[in-house]
Amino acid sequence: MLIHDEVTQALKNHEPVVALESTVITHGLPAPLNLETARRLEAAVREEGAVPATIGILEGEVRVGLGDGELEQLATRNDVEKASLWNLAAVVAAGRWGGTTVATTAHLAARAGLRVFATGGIGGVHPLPYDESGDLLALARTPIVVVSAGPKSILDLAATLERLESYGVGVVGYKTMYLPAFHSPDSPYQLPATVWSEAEAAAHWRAARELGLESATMVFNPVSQGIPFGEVMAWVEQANREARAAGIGGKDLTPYLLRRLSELSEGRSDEVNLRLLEENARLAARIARWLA
Ligand code: PSU
Ligand code: MN
Repeated sequence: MLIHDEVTQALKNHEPVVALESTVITHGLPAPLNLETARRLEAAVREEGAVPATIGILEGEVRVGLGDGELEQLATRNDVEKASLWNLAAVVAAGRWGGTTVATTAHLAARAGLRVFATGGIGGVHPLPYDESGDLLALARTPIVVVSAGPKSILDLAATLERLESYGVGVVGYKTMYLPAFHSPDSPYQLPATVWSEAEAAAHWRAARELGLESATMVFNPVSQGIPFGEVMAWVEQANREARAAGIGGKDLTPYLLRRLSELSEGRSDEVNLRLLEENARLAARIARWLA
């Protein structure tokens, strides 16, 4: 694992650092939006006074903090694998390139000593049988603050929330009592706890450490100007029906559904996706400052 000099320095000086994932760049967003977004997220973290550390795998080497040329390579090469925990070692051992999922990014970030991680939406339980993201179990055993806009709206939200409870993942809403649903700022599902400030989110993380909990602190941050829940759900149902009919599953399912949603919403879902990614990066940076 190679940690960028700037990140190493920041950690040594107890300055705030925010981890960012790279599957959203390699498999989540279409080009050239993916590279623009990756750059914008790093800039947003800096504007809030923290150091960004985008995590990815370059030729079998885990990198924590990437230079601009490296970001560009990840965004444009066509041989980059989606690296979740089940194939992380395989990608590294074979010297290949990888975009890291929430599960993998959380694991690597925690291992590098980072305490805060921003993403768009986490993986969860799909409405199709037997497809559940590795993100959930990883979050159950990785102590890190994860700021997200909720489970991706292509998922079964109720089942995903239940699973977070079963696995004992720490869950709080940021200024909301209901689970945000990625493209939508709300859903009918009630959360166990709410924090009303960055300081309260930081206090949750500290309490979790003192209690000896090993799970993540999930901070669910509702997107501003999102799409109404009912509208998104209609698209999601259609996309899921189409995926089933086309026999798409496994690691290809999430990228397929996100792309279909973008088409069905005529780009509106992409616009919201970008906004929530940036809002999460900013909130994560502010929480990191409280922890630093
Ligand atoms: N949210 C997005 N775009 C994405 C993802 C999430 O808006 O590309 C990625 C994240 O990296 C997440 C992964 O960890 O999808 C989940 O994939 P799966 O369901 O196959 O575990
Ligand atoms: Mn899956």
